[in-house]
Amino acid sequence: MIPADHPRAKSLRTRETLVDGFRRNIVAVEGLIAHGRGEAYDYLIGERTSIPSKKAIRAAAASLLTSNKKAVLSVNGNAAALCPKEIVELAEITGAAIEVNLFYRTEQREKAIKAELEKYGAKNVLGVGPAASAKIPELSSERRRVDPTGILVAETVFVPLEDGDRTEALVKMGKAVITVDLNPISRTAKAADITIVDNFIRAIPALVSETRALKGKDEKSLKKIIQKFDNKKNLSRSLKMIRRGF
Ligand code: PTJ
Repeated sequence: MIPADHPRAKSLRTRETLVDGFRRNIVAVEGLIAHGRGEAYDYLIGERTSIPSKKAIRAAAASLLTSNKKAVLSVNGNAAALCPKEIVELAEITGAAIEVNLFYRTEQREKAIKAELEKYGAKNVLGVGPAASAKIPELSSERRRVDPTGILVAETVFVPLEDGDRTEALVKMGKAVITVDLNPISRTAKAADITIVDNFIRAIPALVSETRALKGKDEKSLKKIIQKFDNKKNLSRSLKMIRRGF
């Protein structure tokens, strides 16, 4: 039981959510370690959404809205455990598909993640079991298996808490890649087109409200937001904030 007045109550509750997700076969045991790494970076950025992150969120929202329904939200165990409701909301607002894609792939986990997303209203969850029948070239991990109607043909792929190999492979395939990664110097952060350096639990609700705010804007102004965004510059701003002590 976490006391409500504990100074780190929110962070402790997030840990509990992941542990619960692990017990329900959603999160891989390695996902708990990955979260600890994320927490360390979260301290360094002051556990808040910085101005560079807000800029990346705006560009990500514009990018998802201009993908002509050819965007896919790739969901792993940590993402599904932390924010299933917001993932489904983001898919509904943008018309993006949802695909389960795991590094530590087991059919049991895929099904548990699909069921969790369906609980919040997801209708057509791609990439589960034999549906992941296509392969991403140049990848040897289990992440190479994708749905031929989803990630394989997508123009834009949202890959939060991702490993560098697949991000690089998706970029090589010509896809626009959006990620959420607390580590601004990870290979994923550097390879993606739009990197939101923020905790997934803050970034996803912010992305949902930004897409709501931008929805209905004309294509030209949305494209302008994307063109003006420079991921390299934005990452170096995030890094500077960490060096200065935010
Ligand atoms: O569910 P699976 O089988 O696909 O496995 C998922 C994990 C996360 C275990 C797998 O993708 C993995 O091992 O990831 P990595 O290589 O440890 O990378 C995760 C990245 O996400 C690291 O750079 C972390 O700093 C970052 N990260 C961890 N928690 C968060 C985060 N970024 C944003 N928000 C978080 N809550």
